[in-house]
Amino acid sequence: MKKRYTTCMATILCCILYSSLLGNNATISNPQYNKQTRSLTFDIGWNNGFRVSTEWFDYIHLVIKVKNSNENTWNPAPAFTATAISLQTPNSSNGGFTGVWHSPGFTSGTDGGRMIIQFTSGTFINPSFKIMAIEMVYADHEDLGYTYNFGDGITRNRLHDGSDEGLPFSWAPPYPDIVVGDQSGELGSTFNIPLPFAMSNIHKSMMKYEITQGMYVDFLNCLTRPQQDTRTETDLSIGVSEVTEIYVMSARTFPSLDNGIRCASTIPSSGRITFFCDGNNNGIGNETDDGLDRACNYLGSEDTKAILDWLHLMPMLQVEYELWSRGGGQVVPGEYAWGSTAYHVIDVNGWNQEGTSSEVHNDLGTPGAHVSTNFSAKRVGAFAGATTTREQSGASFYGIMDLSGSLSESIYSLLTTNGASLPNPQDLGDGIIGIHGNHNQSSWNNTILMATGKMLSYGSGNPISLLNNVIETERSSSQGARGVR
Ligand SMILES: [Ca+2]
Ligand SMILES: [Ca+2]
Ligand SMILES: [Ca+2]
Repeated sequence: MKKRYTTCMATILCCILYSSLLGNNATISNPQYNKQTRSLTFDIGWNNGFRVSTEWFDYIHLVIKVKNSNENTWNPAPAFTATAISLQTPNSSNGGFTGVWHSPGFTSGTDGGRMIIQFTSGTFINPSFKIMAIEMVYADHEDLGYTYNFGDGITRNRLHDGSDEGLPFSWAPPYPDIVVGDQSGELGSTFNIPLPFAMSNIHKSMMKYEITQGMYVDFLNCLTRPQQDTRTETDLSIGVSEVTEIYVMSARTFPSLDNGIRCASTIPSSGRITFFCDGNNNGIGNETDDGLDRACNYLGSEDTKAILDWLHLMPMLQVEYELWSRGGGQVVPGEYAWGSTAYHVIDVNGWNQEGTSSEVHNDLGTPGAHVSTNFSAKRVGAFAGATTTREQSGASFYGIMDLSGSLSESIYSLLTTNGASLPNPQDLGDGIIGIHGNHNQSSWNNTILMATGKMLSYGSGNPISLLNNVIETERSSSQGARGVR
């Protein structure tokens, strides 16, 4: 009976969660800093908010960086108290970031308000601020009380119940720690998985969308020159002042596979470079059709770790990928993140309003429509329309967009560990990366990142239960990033 109830509930939620006119439009505007009161105020808003309950809603992960006029580096903002008009926040933050939530009466649609950040520590000298808003989904998997299944019974390398390879491993309240073994109720897998794994290790927040090109530009523009050189493919080391491969993520002279992140052809020979998006390749940066809301491809796994460290997030684990995809839904053998095996290869020429925040495809509304991973990088959440269902919009059970399709997801795979420890789920990024541009979280190097969630244009894809073994260490045109915390 319980299962019927949860499935029914998910169906009812479809119209609330999975429809949206635009997929990605958190905005920050009218920022003001008052030197006397040391307070930073600004408007914040987003269009596709939803709040199902206190256990399940979307929110804004707000990251604040500061640079004093006598410094060359952008650093996490010092400790502050946060208040908001028409929204909710935690009262205090140790610095760097805070969450912004809907008010309790909110259900869905556009939301926003004015934020007041009151700094309580640190010293400022003519400070500059960068404020970044990242849309996240919060789900308290334990309190929601669903039964979570791992493995779909048919996909190769899947997880399964210890007693039977054809049976999903079922994790039900009170969610005992997962133990690997060959008995019923234990987690069975062909591979040596370093578990037990506790519910407390599953993160409760995940980015609703993949990292966009606009976000990656913001990141690059806050780095020092050596860090910028590390996090791009083109040689931008100190001493370089003439650049031919201006599209810096692919080291090309043109926006390869729609990655429009570039610099000018003449840059300072030392010091910080200012990057911009020029997806339409006309030499003018950050126009409305320059692709700032497109998923950021050409991210290698070290780029992913670095930006997620800097954003106070971390990469997800394999089990989190499957859990956030299927959620409390029934197991569908061979399913993708939208809960079915529906698969639709779109016409590459069917895009409209290309590069804009309204980039949309003629096949919008077709079940299983998606951006094939080997095509290019398009707007995140591009298949969520005003009336689309979960299956049409490419949303996961919890409303995470493009977990299948668009760019591949970088995850900590269980396969590669072979007994090595997984990263510590509490070892979240602290907003600071190393002087050479690499992440510096102590537990993150134990295992490498792998790509999952691929959907190929020739009609095959990675079901969510596939334990992938595709290691991508180089920057690849199909690889993107998404964080959890
Ligand atoms: Ca342009
Ligand atoms: Ca994806
Ligand atoms: Ca760090």
